[in-house]
Amino acid sequence: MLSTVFGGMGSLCSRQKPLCEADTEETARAAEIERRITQETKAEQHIHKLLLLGAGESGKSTIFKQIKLLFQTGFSEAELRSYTSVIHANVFQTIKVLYDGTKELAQNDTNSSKYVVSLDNKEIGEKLSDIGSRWDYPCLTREIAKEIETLWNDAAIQETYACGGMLQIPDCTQYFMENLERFSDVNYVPTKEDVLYARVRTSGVVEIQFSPVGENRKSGEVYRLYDVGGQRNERRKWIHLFEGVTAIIFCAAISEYDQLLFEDETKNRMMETKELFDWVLKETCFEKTSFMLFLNKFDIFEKKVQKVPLNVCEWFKDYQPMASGKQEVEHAYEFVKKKFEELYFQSSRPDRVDRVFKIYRTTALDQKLVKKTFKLVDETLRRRNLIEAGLL
Ligand SMILES: Nc1nc2c(ncn2[C@@H]2O[C@H](COP(=O)(O)OP(=O)(O)OP(=O)(O)O)[C@@H](O)[C@H]2O)c(=O)[nH]1
Ligand SMILES: [Mg+2]
Repeated sequence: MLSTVFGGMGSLCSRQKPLCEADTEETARAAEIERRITQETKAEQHIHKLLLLGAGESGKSTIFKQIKLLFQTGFSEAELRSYTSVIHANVFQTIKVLYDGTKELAQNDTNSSKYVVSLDNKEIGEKLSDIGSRWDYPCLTREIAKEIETLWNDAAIQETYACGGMLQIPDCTQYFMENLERFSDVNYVPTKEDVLYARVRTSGVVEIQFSPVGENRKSGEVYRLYDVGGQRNERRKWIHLFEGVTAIIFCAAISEYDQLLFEDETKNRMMETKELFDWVLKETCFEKTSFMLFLNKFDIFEKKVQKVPLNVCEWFKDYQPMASGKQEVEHAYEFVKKKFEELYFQSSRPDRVDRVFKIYRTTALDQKLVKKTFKLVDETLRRRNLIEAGLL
């Protein structure tokens, strides 16, 4: 009887089995989904969102590349190779800017004769200027590289390079011109350093996730870093990233105080940076966001301030040079730093002044310095975390 009962139940169960199993399976699946969502939400909460902001050419992507090299897998051989065409294009663009620049300066400058390229090099200049205007650049052969080198050594080109503030001369010019032979080798593979110097304007948004102490160490903070395009037409895309930002790494190229914007040649780059920083500081989304200000391109700044007075820039017009050499560099740097500090406090509403605000002196090309700087950023953010959790 029992067996009948059990048998019956069994048969009952077995008849109903598909239904029961479906139910349990569904419940299990739902629970699993729920568990995963909770897990992912927890993990997401643990990921700190960092935004790299700043005007065009301030060094955001260079910092981004350094982070990739320092805390991630770095560049694969394929990635390195993909930079060959970028570097060759940079070389062609640079020599064009310089050659066209000589003509512009020869027309407008009172001391125009020093900007006139020698007769022998004029033909090369015209040819290279023509190549530089094309969309598709030819291969950088040894022969062309030699011509570029010849033109680069022309006294007029050197004069133009030396007074480049008015022209759009890339910061990597010297490095590119000194490495032409290597770049034009048929077996050329870009090095990490070449990649850091290469200039590609960012369009859109790129992101990487990393932990400064290594992904497999549990206690390490996890960061998701976003790199955006800094030129004016790119900035409308920024807004989509403004929710839930732990910290902004704002890059300001302090060497650009005598330069004009690429996208608007009536505007001084430092003035643009000032307005941009002010706008970001006032954004309502960033009430609790930490600000890490990178005063970047210090390597160029320290050379420039000894030749071009800081007060050529309207924002720095009250600057008084004090000394010479290294002392003057420090004096100028402290002055610029103070201007940014003042701006921060002016542009932050009283209820926001307790946001974390730190200023770092950086040269994005210097890997050791970027590593050290990021460690400090990480420490600051971790400390802030503990304070907010009431643990400190
Ligand atoms: N000498 C020097 N060059 C730098 C430094 N930081 C960046 N550069 C160079 O400046 C150029 C522009 O840097 P990017 O990192 O592309 O600038 P960006 O802010 O990403 O520019 P957008 O993508 O247009 O917003 C590159 O050729 C870099 O190698 C620096 O600290 N010193
Ligand atoms: Mg970029």
